[in-house]
Amino acid sequence: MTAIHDPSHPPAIDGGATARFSPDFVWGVAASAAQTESRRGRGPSNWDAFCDARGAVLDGSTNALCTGFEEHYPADLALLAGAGVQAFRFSIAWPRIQPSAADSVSAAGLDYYDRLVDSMLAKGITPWPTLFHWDVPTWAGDFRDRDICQRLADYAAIVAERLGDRISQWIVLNEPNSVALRGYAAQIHAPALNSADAAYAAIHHQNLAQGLAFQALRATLPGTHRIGTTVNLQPVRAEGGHAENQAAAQRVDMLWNRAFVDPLYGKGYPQPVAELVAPFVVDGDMPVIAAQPDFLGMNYYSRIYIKQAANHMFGLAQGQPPHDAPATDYFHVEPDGLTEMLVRLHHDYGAPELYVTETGFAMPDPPPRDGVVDDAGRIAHLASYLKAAQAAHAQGVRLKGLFYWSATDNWEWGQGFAKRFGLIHVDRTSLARTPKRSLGYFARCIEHNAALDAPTG
Ligand code: IFM
Repeated sequence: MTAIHDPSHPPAIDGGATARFSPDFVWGVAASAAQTESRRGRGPSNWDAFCDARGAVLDGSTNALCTGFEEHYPADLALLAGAGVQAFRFSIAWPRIQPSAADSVSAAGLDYYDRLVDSMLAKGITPWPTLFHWDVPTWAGDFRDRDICQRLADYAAIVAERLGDRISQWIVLNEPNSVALRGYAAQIHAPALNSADAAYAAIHHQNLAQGLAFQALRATLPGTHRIGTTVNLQPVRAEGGHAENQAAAQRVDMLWNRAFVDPLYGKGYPQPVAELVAPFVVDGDMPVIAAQPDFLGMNYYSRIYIKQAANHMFGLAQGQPPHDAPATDYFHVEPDGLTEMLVRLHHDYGAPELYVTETGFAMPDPPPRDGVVDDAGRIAHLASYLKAAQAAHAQGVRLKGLFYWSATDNWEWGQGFAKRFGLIHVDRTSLARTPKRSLGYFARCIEHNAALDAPTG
């Protein structure tokens, strides 16, 4: 890591003693199988179908190779370990474990994750698997169908049986809200549907699948293992603060945030979501869904801005963020929204253990020069988000860790390869890895267990 440490910028710890995170704070990075692994050796998936449809992915790319992670992970892990990264949130590809049918369990698929986990452990990196980060094997159908719930839980048990001797923290789902609303209503994610009813089915069936998976994992793993799940949580604001948009903002807060977190903590669905999902709810579902996780993972990038729009689905449309909000290639930058959401979770759900399981920045990075990518803009944004996380911690939020998204540049779903989030650059032709300066900054924060100032100049 010496190449990306910059001795002209000694670390300055902002804010005295309170600027440090708790001593058991976990510093990690995150990634997913569907965005980094190739298609080789696995069965067909919903996302293969999505990106094989002409025009679905903005840059015309597909997920055929992604970052070639199965072959290149030793290089990635070496760079991460060199930076002192303590944990790697990766995902297991369901289509690699059960490629063609419920009984088609792939020994090669399980062996691959076995090797990956052992390699992490050998480098002192704790594996944090996510069991479902959006890739569904074609045979398993989709979340309009209740049958998928038990299928997902059975798959979770297969993975836990194989890896449970070396992994003691598990994440069940990644962002069921993104899946339901972007995939089943807005058509911009797999399975590219445009139906409010399909989205309501996907909300309830993902919640139920998650509850059944918690049961399966708790039955399979020792009681000391910790099982959580991850939602992409965003404070919602009315565009321009206008009164006529307030009701729309409240509705989105219920559909996007509370429809997933409330029932998980036994509060049931908020109204009016309860009425919308009612056709899919069967007696006995809600206690299963109320899994009371050992920790909650929150992915955070920015707030949502909403305006009412009578002719649109749900009667609302995406609004504009404030004009002065700085932007990345993909999202606007709102660190205070991170503090806001962490504090809200703390108050609304009984002070749970929280992890920021993703936060990160897609930036127009310059090409590598002299073995490093100079990404000063990403460092500045990351410093502001780390300080925002620190501010929540200082207010008593039980924030236990933070995972940067993403370890490497990768395939960003419908956006293709155009969005580069990584702390490590990936050359699109050779797949060679080059560290960015942000990895060095992250390394210094880890070393000091603190949100350090971004270097100036
Ligand atoms: O790349 C995605 C990830 O798969 C889920 N959370 C948001 C990231 C950035 O868009």
